[in-house]
Amino acid sequence: MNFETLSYEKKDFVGTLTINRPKALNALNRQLLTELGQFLNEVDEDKDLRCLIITGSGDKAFVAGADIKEMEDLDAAGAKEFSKLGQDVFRRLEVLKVPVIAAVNGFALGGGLELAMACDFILASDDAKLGLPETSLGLIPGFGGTVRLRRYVGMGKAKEMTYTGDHYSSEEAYNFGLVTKILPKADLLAAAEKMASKISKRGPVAVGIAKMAINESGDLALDAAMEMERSQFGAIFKTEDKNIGINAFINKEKPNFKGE
Ligand code: DAK
Repeated sequence: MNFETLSYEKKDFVGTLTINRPKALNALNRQLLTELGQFLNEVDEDKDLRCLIITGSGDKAFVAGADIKEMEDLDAAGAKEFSKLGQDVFRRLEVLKVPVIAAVNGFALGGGLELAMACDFILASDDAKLGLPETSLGLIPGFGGTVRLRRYVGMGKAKEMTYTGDHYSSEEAYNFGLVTKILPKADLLAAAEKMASKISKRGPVAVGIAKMAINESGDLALDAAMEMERSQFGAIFKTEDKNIGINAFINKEKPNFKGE
């Protein structure tokens, strides 16, 4: 994998993707979004990947938004097309087979917060700032922010955040449920890796199905969601991992899952 705007490392089933445009605070331009889409297609085929971490390069920002300078000359059709590019890539991320942890190491604004919200959950450094400041630029969020923020924080907070365009501290974001953990900045990546490593030792098929079930249950009526869970619960009894997990418990051993 060779990308100009991304760097990637993998160790023991855990991949770490770094968004790499530090001079522009990792702002999302067209090239970066295109490369991110290509990266996700490739990585989703990797059978030895069990958890992915996404973070930003440099010590200031996760991602400071969509690239404002690149948006300057867009007309309405171009803006819609740019919005679709970002929406499609973030949707691809959301449905990636393995869990994705956003390690937010500074500013996560606009498209940066939209990227983090397409991950499974957000760990943030103690100095992080999160928000959707698009209305300050006379814009609205265009990469899924009006859709996903409400699911994270509820209707009222989503509207408050979007209309004011304010930046929120990681502590505030933790208090209203956008961030699941706050870490001292120096410890953020190690904490994300530790959590990813723990996840990678769980049944990979089970984790992937749980991700899909939790994601999809939000769009289904209660009975349909229960039925979907039931059939996935049944399907998992066809896997080798289920035998490995249950036998390990009975024999008082640690399971060594195969992901099958
Ligand atoms: N885009 C492009 N460049 C950016 C950038 C961005 N979002 N954010 C920062 N940079 C660049 C700065 O221009 C500066 O570059 P030089 O001037 O050195 O060439 C460099 O990064 C360092 O930034 P600062 O000098 O400003 O650093 P500070 O520490 O002083 O300030 C800051 C940090 C994060 C508070 C500030 O940079 C800032 O306010 N940045 C913009 C944050 C923001 O408003 N983000 C939301 C962007 S809007 C849509 C699709 C998508 C979207 C909307 C519509 N459609 C297609 C309809 C999404 C929109 C957004 O995400």
